[in-house]
Amino acid sequence: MNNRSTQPDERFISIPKLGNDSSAIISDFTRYFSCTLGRDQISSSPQYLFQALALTLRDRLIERANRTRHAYANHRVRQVCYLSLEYLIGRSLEDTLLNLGLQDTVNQALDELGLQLADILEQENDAGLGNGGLGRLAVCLLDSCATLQLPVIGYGLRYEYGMFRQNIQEGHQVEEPDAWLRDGHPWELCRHELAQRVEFGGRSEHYLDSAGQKRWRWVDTHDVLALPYDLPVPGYRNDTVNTLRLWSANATDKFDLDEFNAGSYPEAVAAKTAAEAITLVLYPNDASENGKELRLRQQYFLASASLKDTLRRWIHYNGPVFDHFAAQHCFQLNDTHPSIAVAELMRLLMDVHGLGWDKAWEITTSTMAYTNHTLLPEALERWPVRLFEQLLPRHLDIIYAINAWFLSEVASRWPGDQAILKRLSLIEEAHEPMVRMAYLAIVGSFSVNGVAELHSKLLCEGLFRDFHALWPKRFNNKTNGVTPRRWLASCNPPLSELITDTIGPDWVTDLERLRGLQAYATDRGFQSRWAKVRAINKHRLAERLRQECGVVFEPSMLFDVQVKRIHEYKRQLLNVLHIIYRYQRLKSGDHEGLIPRCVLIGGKAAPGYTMAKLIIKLVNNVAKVVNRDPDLHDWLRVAFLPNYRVSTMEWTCPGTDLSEQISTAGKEASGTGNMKFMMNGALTIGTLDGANIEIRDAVGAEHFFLFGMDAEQAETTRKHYDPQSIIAADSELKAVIQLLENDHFSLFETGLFRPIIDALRNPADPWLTVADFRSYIDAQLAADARFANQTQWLTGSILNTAASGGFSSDRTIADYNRDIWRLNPTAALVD
Ligand code: 26Q
Repeated sequence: MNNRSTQPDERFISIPKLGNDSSAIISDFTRYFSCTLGRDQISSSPQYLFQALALTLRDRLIERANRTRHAYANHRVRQVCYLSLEYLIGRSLEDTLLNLGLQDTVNQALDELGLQLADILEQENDAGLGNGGLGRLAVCLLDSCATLQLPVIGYGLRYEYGMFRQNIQEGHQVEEPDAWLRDGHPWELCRHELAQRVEFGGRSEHYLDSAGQKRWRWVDTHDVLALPYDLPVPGYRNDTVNTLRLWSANATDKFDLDEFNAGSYPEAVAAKTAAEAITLVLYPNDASENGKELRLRQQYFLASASLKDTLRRWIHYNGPVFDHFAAQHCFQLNDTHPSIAVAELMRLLMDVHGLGWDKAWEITTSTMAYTNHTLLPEALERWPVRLFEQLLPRHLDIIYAINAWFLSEVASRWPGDQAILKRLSLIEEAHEPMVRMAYLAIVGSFSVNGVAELHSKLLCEGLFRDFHALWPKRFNNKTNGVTPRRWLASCNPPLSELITDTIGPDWVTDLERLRGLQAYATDRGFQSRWAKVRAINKHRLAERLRQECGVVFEPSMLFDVQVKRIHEYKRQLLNVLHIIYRYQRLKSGDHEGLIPRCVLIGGKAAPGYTMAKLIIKLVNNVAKVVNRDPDLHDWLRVAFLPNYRVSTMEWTCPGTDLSEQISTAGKEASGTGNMKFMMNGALTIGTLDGANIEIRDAVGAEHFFLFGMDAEQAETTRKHYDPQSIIAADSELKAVIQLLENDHFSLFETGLFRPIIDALRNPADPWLTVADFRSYIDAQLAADARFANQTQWLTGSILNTAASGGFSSDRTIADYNRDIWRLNPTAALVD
């Protein structure tokens, strides 16, 4: 008998572990550099050093990832699939070193080779596969899942072009494509054998199966191949490495051949290009991009490939029996973007695996869970029914059937109420009928959560009021968090060291321990160490800014920072009004109550968002006028930081004194930048919006500069808002607006900022910028007064870090797991 097989046996996974000492690292690193990458002294470049080091570490990650997968499989664990169109990863090298506990070893190894780790770290491109908060949250949550040893797999798309690169030319934003894969991506591993076929188009038809049952099938489809690329997601020093699986679109062989055999080679190639366009580019969060067919293709591609992958794995271990499938799975939908998964799971269970409607619906509604990230009604996703007919005809059938069932539930709860049927229908009956994706997500899920207490409350009272009345227990809150590994331990080494020196090292995985710093908040010795750390970080930030925008920040001045996407609701404009207010007072020689400040603003505007782009131009113009005025040199400096991204936040938040979180109350779902700043010892100036409220509660009102209307007051104000009379009654505000109107910041661009002035003066301004001006100025002056007393400021800074434990994504994940996921922590197999 021939007992040779092409199947590897256990010996493959119990090979000796790779060495983690400096000589093993040196040997792998040099082999990757000279053999795998084929470089030498002459053809070297720092980029290849980075790649060789990444490959060296990737081996160690893959080894642990295999052991983690085996542990999950052996224990037949319940697992969560996190579905997200965005993962804003940033860089991975430094975090990997931290999580594997290899920082010192690798430093030593590189030292022996005469190399500097810092230089190599700078070689890594950001993986910018996300727009902002929602995409970055996904990555922080996965980090915490791995650290808590929870069986969670992330599913996403491997966009060839990530978030565009922002160039500033003459103060204007200019977008450039982000070819982040150009130098290769050493962290990923393509798993060709797990490719999935995803169908599009065609039509749905019914037939009778062998048992005489009426069934549906989807025919004449155009298929695209989904190739999975796995990225390792290491936990913090616990041998767990989870997986982030990103799908890349490829043409199927058949797709090419059909055209090819018809004798039309160019058409065959064009078809290939069309198929591969699906994962070509990340959509910027842009209202002008709403309704684009390619975006719906992306969403379905992700949902279908990920569900098929999950069903494949289930069938591999359990056979095609789905009785226990729901007990073993949960799909967490990161906003409505992947919510077509509700209809796709129904289709796969019924049409492909032969289940009846009731069983399929039971499984779907006990596995899907939906996280909402917005309160802006205009941001709720809707797709034209017409587009569904063309692209996903079978899914439209299923959505109609779900809607019929759902509306009968609504009718029995509110008999005779026609208005509510219309209001709650999954189909918006307008001139162009639309599918309401948020409603599909709510109806198809057992859990619906918001991302901060206020946000979740407002969802129940506003946007989703009727659904809340129907199914109150379905709604819950999960306040966002950020990973303390990246956002404190790795981005702020001097502060981390001081904290560990003071309270021990356990805070890294148990952030509530930072409370232990409270006892030192007024301790003179500790304060002076804290001050030294802050000075180091402010110097680092100043040096970076000098390089990146040519503006010199003076570390003894107050560093006032607002970095986030540019959006009217986030009110960068209010920030600018404050800068102009200061400018004007300082120019008139009035320094009373002011302290020297450096203001930093950074962020990208969606390419089609004209007003946001004009705000960027205004910031740049104001910066120019301020920075070249010698009268202001010692008092005010302003910089716009181009191409804000994950890796720039890593040196920005540790050097920030004052964190600007100034959105119109009721509009920012949570915010997560606010948490990063707080953790790193910044004080916040902010409104009662999103997680700011919880931040203020945690640190105490005294150490938070509150201003502005709350959400309820904003709602009432809108009914009788009269910005003209507010401006008329406030001489300083009037003077600020006049500088804008007189083109003081647009001398050779007359009238450029007219749209901004008009928006501010408009009684219909939804962001109520002028209404909060005076109270914002008062809060800024309170911040000045506090900063003038460095002892008091330091106390506040220490207390902010000390109170930030609740904003660890470990806490967020513990909450998800307790209330929604109910997973058992499972350690990786180590033998
Ligand atoms: C929609 C249609 C077409 C193309 C793109 C989009 C799109 C893409 C991204 C719509 C929205 C987004 C991202 C939203 C987002 O980042 N929301 C933020 O989520 C954070 C995490 O929960 C919160 O902290 C922020 O308050 C919220 O604004």
